[in-house]
Amino acid sequence: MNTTIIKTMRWYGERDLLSLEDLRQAGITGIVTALHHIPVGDIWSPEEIKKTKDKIEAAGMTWDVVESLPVHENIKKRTGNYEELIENYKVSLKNLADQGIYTITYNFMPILDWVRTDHRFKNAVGAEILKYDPVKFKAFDLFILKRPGAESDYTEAQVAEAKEKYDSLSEEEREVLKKSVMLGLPGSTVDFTTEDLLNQLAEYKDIDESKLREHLVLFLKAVTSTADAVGAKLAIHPDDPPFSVLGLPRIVSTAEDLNYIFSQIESTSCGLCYCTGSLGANPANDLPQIFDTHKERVHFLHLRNVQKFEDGSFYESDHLDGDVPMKQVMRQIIDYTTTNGKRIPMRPDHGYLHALEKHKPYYVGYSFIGRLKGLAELTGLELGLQKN
Ligand code: CS2
Ligand code: MN
Repeated sequence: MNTTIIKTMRWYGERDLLSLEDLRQAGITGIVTALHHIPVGDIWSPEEIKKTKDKIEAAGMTWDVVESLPVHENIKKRTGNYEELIENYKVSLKNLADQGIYTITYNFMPILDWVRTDHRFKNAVGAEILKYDPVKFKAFDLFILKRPGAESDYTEAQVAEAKEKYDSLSEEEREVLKKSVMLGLPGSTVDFTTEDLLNQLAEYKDIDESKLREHLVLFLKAVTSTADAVGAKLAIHPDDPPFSVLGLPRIVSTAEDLNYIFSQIESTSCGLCYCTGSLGANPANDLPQIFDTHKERVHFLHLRNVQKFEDGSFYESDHLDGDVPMKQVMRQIIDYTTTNGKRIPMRPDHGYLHALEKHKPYYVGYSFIGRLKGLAELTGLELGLQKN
């Protein structure tokens, strides 16, 4: 198939319910994975990288993207051994590049990765999808987590609304809400406890947005020279959802955030994972414009859709159906890649959980049928929009 978008899927390694052979049959050529067994901050050694790379190649594919090479909390906070951790990061980048793995995704969200209040929300046709409901989230923050000082982040009316929501939930629903919000990092099997989370939150009390932004830029300045030297392409994943949660600073949420970050680092090896679902959850983000402004830095594509509602909630809709103007975005990607002779890896990001799969313990968002449907639709859209 003659396409400029390289089709990939995420694989969680040996602990994934799906094997590499299963993924191969989806018709993809590339795998997106990480060395999930290595503790965050440790060096990814050549041997460990090679083991995973060999497995992927033996299954007839290539390891196209690392997602994620996670950034240790100490780097985000600039505490403890952060200098050593930055050096480790550089070594891992070099070790990966030595084996031909250049595209590296990471994020700079404090403590949590993506957050949803509902992992099994039933859409109009009964498939289960991920949803974020701000009122439920506040109910979690105020009455389940009981974050000290949380009230001062909300108006009186918001607190009252959250209380009403909390009161309306059964014990079981409260437990589900708690579990949903505190899901561990993607690929991890350990969830947070409220105690861990409160302790970690306390460590951010003196870090506001401008501090965290400064820490990100310092980190990027330190690692971009290595990326340039070894040919690595860094792709920062936007915050998901793209706004502050639990009073934490979030600095990779809006077009302005991206403009600022990239204005600080000249080299385009410091780039973006263009995640339409994450950026698309903020109504102010103009996705086509963001692509247009930063296209030279887009090293990885996460194409998925969201449907937003007036009360600030959103859910993950079908890949071609929702508020993300997927057709326009796709057209821009095709125009850009074909004119510039580029190929960019893409994965359909999440997918819904079809009833046939609902008893399978996939990582939340990483069903097979839902992602396959997204992949098929996006591939068709791409072929249909190609000029000749
Ligand atoms: C991913 C993110 O599963 C997902 O939603 O898009 O978790 C992503 O892998 C990380 O934020 C990248 O570091
Ligand atoms: Mn994403």
